[in-house]
Amino acid sequence: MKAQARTVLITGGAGFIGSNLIMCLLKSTDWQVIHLDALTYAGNLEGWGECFPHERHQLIRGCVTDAALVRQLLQDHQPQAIIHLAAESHVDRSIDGPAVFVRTNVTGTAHLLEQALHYWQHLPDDKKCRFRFLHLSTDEVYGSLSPDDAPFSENTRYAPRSPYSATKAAADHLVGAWHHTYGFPSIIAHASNNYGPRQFPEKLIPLAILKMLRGETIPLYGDGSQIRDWLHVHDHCRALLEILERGEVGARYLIGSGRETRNRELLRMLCALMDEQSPRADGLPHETAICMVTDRPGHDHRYAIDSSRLRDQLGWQPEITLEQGLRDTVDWYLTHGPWWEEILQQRYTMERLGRSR
Ligand code: NAD
Ligand code: TDX
Repeated sequence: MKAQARTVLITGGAGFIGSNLIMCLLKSTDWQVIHLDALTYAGNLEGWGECFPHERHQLIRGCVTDAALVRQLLQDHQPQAIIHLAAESHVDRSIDGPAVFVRTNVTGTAHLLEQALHYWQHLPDDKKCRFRFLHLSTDEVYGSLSPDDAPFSENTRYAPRSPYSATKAAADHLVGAWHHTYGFPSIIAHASNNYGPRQFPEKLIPLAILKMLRGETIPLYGDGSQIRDWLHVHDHCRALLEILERGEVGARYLIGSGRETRNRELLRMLCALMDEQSPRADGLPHETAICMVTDRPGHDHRYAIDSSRLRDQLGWQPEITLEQGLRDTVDWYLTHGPWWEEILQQRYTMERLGRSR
């Protein structure tokens, strides 16, 4: 079903998930995208193909904490929806420097909500009832599961354990409070670990691929027994569009593939794909480069997601298996490896990627 034309304000659209989402929106709908992004190290304006520049995609460089700018954008563009993705998103960085996480994830969300509420309250009734604020949270706000625990569901109590997840939880509580207190039409989406094209190579999968391409060791934290539920970004974007179109106001939706995988198993799968597609010059398997390093402090052991609400209410299903998704992701990074190296050199050195403690 083709979505009706509308204007949507997207924050953080130059990052990994945001750029995939905007490309998906521009290709599958006729919506206008107003895109607010501070263009931090994680924001990237290259390699968008026909999607940037694009006549229906307008980028405004600015920070979500800038209330005057947000007010002006809302007034000028009169969006029918806001999708809030802007965040500091990397757990290791939050351990090394939490302050910016509080600023962007908590204060930024509070400023955005304040402006969005004012804007929404002054809309005419017909537009007011159609307006939506879709907030991207994470599965990490629910803490860490033991091996026998049931997967996280919408009813799981919050128990964030890293500075990153604590700031995301705080943001979620603000969104929930806006809905409860003012009737603000928000929806919260909690996705599991995403992977796919355009992910900044500080996260496990792209980091490991680039390390292999460089002939460097691949850091595996602790004993590698931690478990994640890997979700292809394409399946996440499909879920977000369904939730925006048909999701229940005030609800939260958990989005996961259901495919739980230990980190050491995931790295083995990646190494095997790289052996096929980009074998090492010395003929050794890439797996020999996996190196156990000191664990992440407070490392969450297991995340697992029960997506039944999304599946039952909105009929969503993941389309991409982990095997196929990893293969496509390896292909993408093999094509774009030199491109990333250039970006990394411009703003960041590879030595700072991957903890080697
Ligand atoms: P990312 O780090 O790749 O991108 C973040 C984007 O936000 C960048 O474009 C950056 O420039 C922008 N940004 C950062 N601070 C900003 C500010 N103060 N004002 C405006 N823009 C700012 O993040 P991602 O992986 O694409 O994640 C997007 C959202 O999804 C985040 O809210 C994250 O918490 C959530 N999430 C991510 C995952 C995942 O696996 N990556 C899983 C679940 C939820
Ligand atoms: O070098 C590494 N070695 C390693 O063993 C890195 C970078 C990670 N790891 C481990 C830590 C985790 O158990 O791999 C797992 C995945 O790590 P990340 O890619 O850093 O993701 P994670 O910490 O699980 O968080 C991600 O998923 C939820 C995203 O970064 C968050 O933004 C999202 O909310």
